[in-house]
Amino acid sequence: HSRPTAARSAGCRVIVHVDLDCFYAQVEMIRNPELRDKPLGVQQKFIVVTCNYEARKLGVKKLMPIKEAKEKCPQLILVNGEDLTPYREMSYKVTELLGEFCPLVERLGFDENFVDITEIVEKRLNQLQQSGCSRVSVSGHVYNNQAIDLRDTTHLRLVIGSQIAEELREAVYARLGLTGCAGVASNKLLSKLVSGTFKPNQQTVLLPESCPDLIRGLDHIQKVPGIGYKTSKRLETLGVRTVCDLQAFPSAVLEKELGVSVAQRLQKLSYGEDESPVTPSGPPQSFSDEDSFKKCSSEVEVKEKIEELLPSLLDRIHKDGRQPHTVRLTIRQFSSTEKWINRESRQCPIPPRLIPKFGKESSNLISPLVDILMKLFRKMIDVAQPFHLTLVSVCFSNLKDLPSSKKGSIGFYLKPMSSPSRPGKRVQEVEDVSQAEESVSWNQNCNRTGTTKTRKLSEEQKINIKQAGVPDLPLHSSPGAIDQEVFRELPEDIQKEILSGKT
Ligand code: TTP
Ligand code: MG
Repeated sequence: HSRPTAARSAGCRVIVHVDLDCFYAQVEMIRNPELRDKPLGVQQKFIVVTCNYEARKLGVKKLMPIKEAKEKCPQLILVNGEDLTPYREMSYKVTELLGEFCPLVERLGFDENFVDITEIVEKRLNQLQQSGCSRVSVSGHVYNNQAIDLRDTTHLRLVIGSQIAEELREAVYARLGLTGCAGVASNKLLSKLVSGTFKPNQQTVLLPESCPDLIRGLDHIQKVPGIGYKTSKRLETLGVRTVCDLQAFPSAVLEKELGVSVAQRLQKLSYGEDESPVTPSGPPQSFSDEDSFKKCSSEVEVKEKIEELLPSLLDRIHKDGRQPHTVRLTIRQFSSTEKWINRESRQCPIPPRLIPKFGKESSNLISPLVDILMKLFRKMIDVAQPFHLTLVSVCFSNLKDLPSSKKGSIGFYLKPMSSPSRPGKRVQEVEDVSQAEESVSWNQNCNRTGTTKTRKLSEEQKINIKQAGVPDLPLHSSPGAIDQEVFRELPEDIQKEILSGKT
């Protein structure tokens, strides 16, 4: 149907990036208002994963070890944040609310969303031009304090965009009690980069003339959203460390090294160009949970870890209402050199006889699922040899609706918060939203301050990570695919069942 209008084509888009302030801490302050105005840290294992701005004023930082945080700020109050349920639920409420303004909302992790507001801007621009009124003023900051020229329609569009961004933030605050920052720019990359310029609870618009300053201000290439760990290491071997290096690097050589499409994408990013559309996220495409630890080195322990992960995962699937058809196991082996990229995974179809049990008889699923997951495990690890794992993750994907089900919609994630906080033992999980795999390249290596979320940690701290080690470019394969190697290893009856169920 409707073809993209001129305004929607990449050049004239207006994109808002919304990033909530100290997200987990804000959720905790809503759950317990007594915590407001007090320095608050959210604890996972021995790390403060985030803290409110009271605590930040007193020197506490995100990802600080508990010990150090307590030294810096003895009055720091800590709440356990290992059960992600309240954060996940609030996170979907925010996405849903933004979706009421505009259908093009893309989640990035739990506390960030891109909103493509081009169409709303166009409408307001038309109204403005028809009414002949030129009294428009910017909301929030202008990057670099650049002067606005309202005769320039690009400026005018972005100024209108800043007003809409303000309205989005106001709505999130009025309806959910959450504050956040926003960046307004002509593409996703720039909106994300500019949104954290003034924090907390502020917003910034980027006019095109200031783009070179913003992008060059990043210095190291790994701070560019979309350039992940692997890619940046690869680029470093070519002598490319800064954004300027990347801009100046001969395209032909880069194309030969990385392939034409990756090379071109990277070089465009280095100039702040990003044509990737805002892709509505919708309901999650997978459910996963993981646990990380210092050492797990026996089959019995691996089995225990998996058994611990399954019940809450099955509960989430039950609440969603759809049935998964693929299960995946991911492990991370300890390595002193390749600390962040040594994740490995295997997946296989879920035997058809088990599928109807999701939801209804979840407890009967644990033992057969553990068997399957242990087989996947043995595909990756030779258990006759010593091994040392630091992470185990289970993911259910390839979700299909029950014929009569109305669930699996994003609205389903917006029920009033229900689940009580359990004293969790888990630390992190990989984001579950659709396009999760694609989002990884954005999410893993960049936040507004441009620091790597977890890679700067000391050896001990590294246990607590967020999506680290997932490859950036290129994106990995589809979750529904059958791993032939694993398939051959499955017991014959399960193989037959899978084959019969596949037609
Ligand atoms: P961030 O947006 O990086 O941090 P934040 O929202 O807490 O603070 P800011 O005001 O600076 O935006 O991450 C969002 C949430 O993700 C954060 O509240 C806690 C969680 N988180 C992790 O679980 N692991 C991590 O490594 C980081 C950085 C955050
Ligand atoms: Mg945030």
